[in-house]
Amino acid sequence: MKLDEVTISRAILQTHAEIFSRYLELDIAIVGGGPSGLVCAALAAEEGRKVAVIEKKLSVGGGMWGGGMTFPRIVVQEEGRRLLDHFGIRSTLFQPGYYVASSVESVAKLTAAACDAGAEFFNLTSVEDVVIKGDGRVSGLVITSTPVEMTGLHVDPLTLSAKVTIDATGHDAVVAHCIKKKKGDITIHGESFMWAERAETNILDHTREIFPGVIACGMAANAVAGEARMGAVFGGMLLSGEKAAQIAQDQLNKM
Ligand code: 48F
Repeated sequence: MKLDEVTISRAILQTHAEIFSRYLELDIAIVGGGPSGLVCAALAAEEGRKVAVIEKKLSVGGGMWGGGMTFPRIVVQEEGRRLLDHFGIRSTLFQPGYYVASSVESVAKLTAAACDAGAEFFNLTSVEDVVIKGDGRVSGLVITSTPVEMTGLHVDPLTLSAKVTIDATGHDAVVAHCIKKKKGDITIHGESFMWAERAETNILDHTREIFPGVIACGMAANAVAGEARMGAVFGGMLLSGEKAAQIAQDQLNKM
């Protein structure tokens, strides 16, 4: 078959422009494609919601790829194991309650599950601000191209709308900080010292609506709440993503 370079370019441009345009109006915008955001995306899309993951880096997966200190293995405790099973992530029992999985397989399978369920991905896209109008609720996101952000070029951003926004940006809690920076009534306590059991136990309480229209999940939830960090144990991330999807679903059902 003959290949035409311009047709290749046109195929990419036209297809992505159509998808991008369609996904400018979302049920759920998930900011950050780490483990909690990926779980949230997969489960919300499985429920038939129009979901997009906005990820500033080239690849999704966040802090999961590197496992613990570059050893590509993660630990998931008993409570999170059913989510490993749900996504077909293989694990071995290290000792009672401690399951070990490949960090690469975990990212790959969570991402595949989100894709298969119909979630859309916008990588190399950074959230730099939120939309708040008269009702005081976050109703959209201001997005820019990550290379533009990195180079500091003066280029205006674009905007998308979302009925619910998930802050899944990890330790940085970017959406929460965007709101705080612009006079939003929100307190960010900042993450505390390592204490795995405490952090993993409390993360589900901290996974909640932190501002009208915004749910924090994963490490962002602990950072906002002033909770401890937990290192390379990921059950809490998976469960937090699941809870965020449930809260978003409840909110959407009431709209
Ligand atoms: O940090 P990250 O993996 O978040 P998480 O889902 O999981 C935390 C764990 O990886 C680990 C841990 C577990 O023990 O503590 O750290 O809470 O993923 C956050 C993602 O958000 C992206 C970032 O590139 C990463 O992939 N992100 C950060 N800022 C922005 C963003 C932004 N402004 N716009 C879009 N994406």
